[in-house]
Amino acid sequence: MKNFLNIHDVPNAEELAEQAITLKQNRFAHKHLGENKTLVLLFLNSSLRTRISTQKAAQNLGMNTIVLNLGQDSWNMEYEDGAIMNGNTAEHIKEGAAVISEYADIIGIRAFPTLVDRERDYSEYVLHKFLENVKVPIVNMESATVHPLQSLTDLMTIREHTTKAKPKVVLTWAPHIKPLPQCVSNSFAEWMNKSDVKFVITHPEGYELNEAFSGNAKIIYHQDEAFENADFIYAKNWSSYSNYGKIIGEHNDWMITDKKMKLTNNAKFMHCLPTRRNVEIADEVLDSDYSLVVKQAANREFAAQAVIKSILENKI
Ligand code: AN0
Ligand code: CP
Repeated sequence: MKNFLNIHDVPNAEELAEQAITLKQNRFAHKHLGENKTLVLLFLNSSLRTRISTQKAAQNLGMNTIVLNLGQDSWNMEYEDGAIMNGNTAEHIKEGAAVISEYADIIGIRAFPTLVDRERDYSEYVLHKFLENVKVPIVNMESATVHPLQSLTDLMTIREHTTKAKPKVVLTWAPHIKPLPQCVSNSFAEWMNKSDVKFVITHPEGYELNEAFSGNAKIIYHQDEAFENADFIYAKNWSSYSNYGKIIGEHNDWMITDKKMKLTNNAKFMHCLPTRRNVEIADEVLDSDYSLVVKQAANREFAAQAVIKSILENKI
């Protein structure tokens, strides 16, 4: 693999998830692969899991890691070609990316959407500016439209916990107090559409995802109906795509509760985290035996490791 920007860089998603599960048996089996190589992680937004698990993954492979909160620890970056830089930005992506490439063998980037300018976000403006200006492979740590490291983890976790060849997996919208990106849900839909599962999406009307990501997934507007016979419930909030970046209406009754989980086929519960307790998900669900959220987060290390290993093996 050259870059890991989205699912289209992955020749076989199920196979990569299997490789991640194998790495979990012995995370240090390839501890010399990344020797004397450096992974630089650039964060334009907050992170707990991605920040730690991606470093851990690289260190398991023998790499050195450097983390930078771009614009906080470093200079504010300018992305526009031809910009007259007499405002708040102090360094242009052209020099910035070129310089980071001198120190890094792989660069990880987190750059959330604006949730204001849909065209800019869905063109993956910032990610592509980096791609144009770096000289080394890039790992997407959540960009404007997708979060593929999370989705690889989710596929891996479903494969580990399924008792069926073709489980029913339901992606459900859940309430939140702030407008959130569509990334996790876009990605999850893309990866599920390529996997051997029965995939259903449920959300209030007006929260339809961009069809480039939701594809042919079955959409049910009634949450209770969607939960019937589900083997996995994957909850996530996202803001509207059509009324871009907005929270539309009151949907507090979409919070995931134990009563709703009882409508399923003893489903396992999944969420990428972080989540707001008793807004998005009830305590009783997060504290239940059927919740996989911490195991899921633990798997982020191995998913990242499978990705970095594949890039290193591509003889960079
Ligand atoms: C982010 C999101 O919804 O994309 C990151 C999730 C991994 N979540 C929040 O901002 C709460
Ligand atoms: N799931 C996830 O990406 O978490 P962080 O935002 O904490 O990295």
